[in-house]
Amino acid sequence: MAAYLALTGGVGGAKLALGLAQLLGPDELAFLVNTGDDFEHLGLHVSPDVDTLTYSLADLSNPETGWGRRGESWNFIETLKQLGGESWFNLGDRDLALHVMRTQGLRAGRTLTEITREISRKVGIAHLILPMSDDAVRTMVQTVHGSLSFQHYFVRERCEPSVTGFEFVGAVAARANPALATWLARADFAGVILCPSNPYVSIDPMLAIPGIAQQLRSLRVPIVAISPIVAGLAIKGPTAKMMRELNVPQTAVTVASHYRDLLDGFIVDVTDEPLLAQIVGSDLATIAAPTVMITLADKIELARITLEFIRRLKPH
Ligand code: FO1
Repeated sequence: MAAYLALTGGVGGAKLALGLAQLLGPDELAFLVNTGDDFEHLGLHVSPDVDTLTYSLADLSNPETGWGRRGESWNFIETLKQLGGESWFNLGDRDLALHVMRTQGLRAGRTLTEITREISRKVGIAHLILPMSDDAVRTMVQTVHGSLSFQHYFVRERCEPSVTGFEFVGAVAARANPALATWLARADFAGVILCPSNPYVSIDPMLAIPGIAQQLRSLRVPIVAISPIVAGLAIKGPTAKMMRELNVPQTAVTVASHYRDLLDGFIVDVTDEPLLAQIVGSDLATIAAPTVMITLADKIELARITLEFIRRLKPH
């Protein structure tokens, strides 16, 4: 057997995660998930990237948004709005139940990892979902209007303020999820996949935790990433807009150089094949593949290509 770890953040990452989970069993694949987007809201602990992955793997996700649940009702948030409560962040009725469970668990002294395991099992997921840390790490988006917590930037301000940088508050002191070391220490551990998530706000918060960065860098197996930028655009979310505001080219080349020395392999979309020549780094293997995932078959196909690619790479 060969085992892999996939790092994932929001909706784009969860698509490939689902494809990988169709090809690899729970003994062969675990997920490390960004929790920099987490926040306390209405007295509840919200963990959007963990939930996006959970709902995707359980086939419960809302296909229109990519986050939240399919067939959701909104009585709670509509009533809250009517009463003049804080209603900018849409928590559906069914989603609310999960949030109450999680928050109760945390208040009772259990870890986010334990609660995530319990909830994921209840919805039929056998794969291990590891929040990046059980300690609080909070992504702050620095903008021309000041520093905003991630969900305030992303949902309340609709990603409108121009971005100048990012801060991952608590990352330096945070411990990596303890189960990560166990997974990586497996004798059959064979590779790491950085899903096509936003590099700045989905993957970087994980790499900002020293324990995670060190463990990944000391691995003797290949690490590959899939570009979330296709033909200068982000499939979903603000990655391309952030690049423009940070004054870097909105291309897959920028993503490759962002991850620089971490990677052994990089996958761009077929439309970006001409860019491959610009991706420098003698040790970096590159391929072009169809990375736009709309159907389940697209997700499985990109997962298959990614695994085939990683299996023939030499570790760094
Ligand atoms: N995204 C939105 O654009 N608007 C929302 O009202 C919203 C609510 C929400 C509730 C629960 C949840 O798990 C995710 C939710 N998201 C919403 C998505 C979330 O902001 C993003 O998926 C991530 O944080 C970015 O990766």
